[in-house]
Amino acid sequence: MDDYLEILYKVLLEGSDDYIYINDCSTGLFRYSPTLVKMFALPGEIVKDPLKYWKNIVHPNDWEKFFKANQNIVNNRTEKHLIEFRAKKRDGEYVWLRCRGKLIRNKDKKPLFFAGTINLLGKENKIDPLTQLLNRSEFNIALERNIKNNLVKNMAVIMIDIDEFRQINEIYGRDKGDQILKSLSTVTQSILRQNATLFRLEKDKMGILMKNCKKSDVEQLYLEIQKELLKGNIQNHIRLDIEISAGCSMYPLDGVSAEDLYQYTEYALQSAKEQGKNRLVFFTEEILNEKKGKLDLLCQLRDDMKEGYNGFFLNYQPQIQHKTGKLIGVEVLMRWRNKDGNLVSPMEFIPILEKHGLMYQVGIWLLRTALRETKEWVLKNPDFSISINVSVLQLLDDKFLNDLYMIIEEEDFPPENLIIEMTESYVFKNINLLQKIFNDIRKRKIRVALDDFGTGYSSLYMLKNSPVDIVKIDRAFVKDITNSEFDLHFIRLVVDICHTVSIEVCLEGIEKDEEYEILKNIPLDILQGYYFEKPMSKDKITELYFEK
Ligand code: G
Ligand code: G
Ligand code: MN
Repeated sequence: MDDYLEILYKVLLEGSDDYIYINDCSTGLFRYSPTLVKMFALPGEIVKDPLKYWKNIVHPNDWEKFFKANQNIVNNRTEKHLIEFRAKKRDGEYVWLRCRGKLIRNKDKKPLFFAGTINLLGKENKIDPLTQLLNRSEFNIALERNIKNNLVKNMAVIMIDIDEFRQINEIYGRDKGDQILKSLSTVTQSILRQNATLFRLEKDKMGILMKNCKKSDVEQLYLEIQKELLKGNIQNHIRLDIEISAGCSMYPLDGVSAEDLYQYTEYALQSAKEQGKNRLVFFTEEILNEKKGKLDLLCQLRDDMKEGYNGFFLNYQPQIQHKTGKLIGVEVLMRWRNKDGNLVSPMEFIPILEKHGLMYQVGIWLLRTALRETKEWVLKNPDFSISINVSVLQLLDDKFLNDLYMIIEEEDFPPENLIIEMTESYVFKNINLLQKIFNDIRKRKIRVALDDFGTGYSSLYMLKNSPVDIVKIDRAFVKDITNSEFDLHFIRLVVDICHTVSIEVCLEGIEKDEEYEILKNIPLDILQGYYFEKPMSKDKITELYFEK
């Protein structure tokens, strides 16, 4: 090497944390930084035919791509070079390296050197410590880089996510969860071909960028991962099938910006989860439109909340005492009109409020409004009860009990006339915690009802200690009552069991004469359904029941 180059080289070595390498194209000799030589136990700073040493250093899964890239340098087949790979240090530990380089030519365009830098990615927090995969910020960088790269004609942006991973953690412990993540990454890594890179994005979500491929390649990849999972390769002695959902968007077909592609792939993944998990879903216009609709709904809900809850209002559905046929209370049902004046079903807007942390606030508004609107009824009729639905997210909020008691006090509402309804589907998982909360509520003379009973996971055994005052059997059991012996027996059984521990039973969703005919001989306590009354406005209830 010429003297001035030697000086330049020394300056570069001192001035940078990166390792430097130079390949002299005329001799084929490689020169490496002394620190790099030390770290990876290379035979010396100047190495002839270095690939045979690197073969023992580079991670087996990264070898093919490393080898090909280096062949291209040696054969002067490439002007520029950028690869990421894992390499084993002298102490046996693997680290991630990024190697960049460029071909330098003389005036006559003849190759002189191929020179560049190698840097340790781990130093800059680019590696996920658990799986040793590149992390999310590296995913984004690679995504942008591929978009700018003319050699990348198209690319699949893929995300995979383990189904029910939380449950796996809960049942088998976090260590097992970690182990499964590691295995999933190893299995996937071994399936990926040279045109694809695997990343860990967050939690149990992994990302894959697959260059120059077709949708069918993505399908094939997904099936192969699934097949490996089924083989029990990563089951790790878990008696549970590990299933994955995946979403994919295609560059440039679906989008050309990194941001859009990331989003679209997430939407596709969400759609896979919503469609029942354990599947691969490709991004489509419809998915985007549905998502836009939900986001628009969210904005409208937010605006409305800021502007005084004008679109929100309450309906009341009468509840009938079976013994006497008299009105004994109402269930409060939340309603919302969008800015065009159209009613939106609570099944649609409540999950959006819950997902974005707005349900608590709306629940507080609802509680106060309901108590204000119904107070005159309970004062006129002290046996009258107001049932309010509370979502589990409200109930589990630390502030809830204080707020509930405070509002009751501020509104001067008699607590004996209030019932809190909690849907059964959440109760099973948190029974111990919820039992505590229920007991606290009941000490204040407020009653608790278990809503939608029969649709969740609770066992009848759970009722043994009467954790609630009322069980509301889900309306699904009435639907088939005219031809299902099972449903009829189920209702009878629940009534029998509840009555032995002094729990009252309400049956919802009675719509038709023939249903009522079948049910009227069962000693249910409370009946509710369109057969008696549909949900209606406050004024209508007052007019029908309180103005005589
Ligand atoms: O009206 P309907 O289709 O109206 O209600 C559907 C579901 O929405 C009900 O089963 C109920 O669980 C839920 N819902 C209605 N009002 C409220 C409310 O005030 N709070 C909560 N948490 N859920 C409600
Ligand atoms: O799950 P929850 O009990 O909170 O919800 C009650 C829901 O059931 C309300 O949306 C109410 O409008 C609806 N509902 C009440 N009675 C009937 C009925 O007879 N048939 C049907 N299909 N729905 C009913
Ligand atoms: Mn209810």
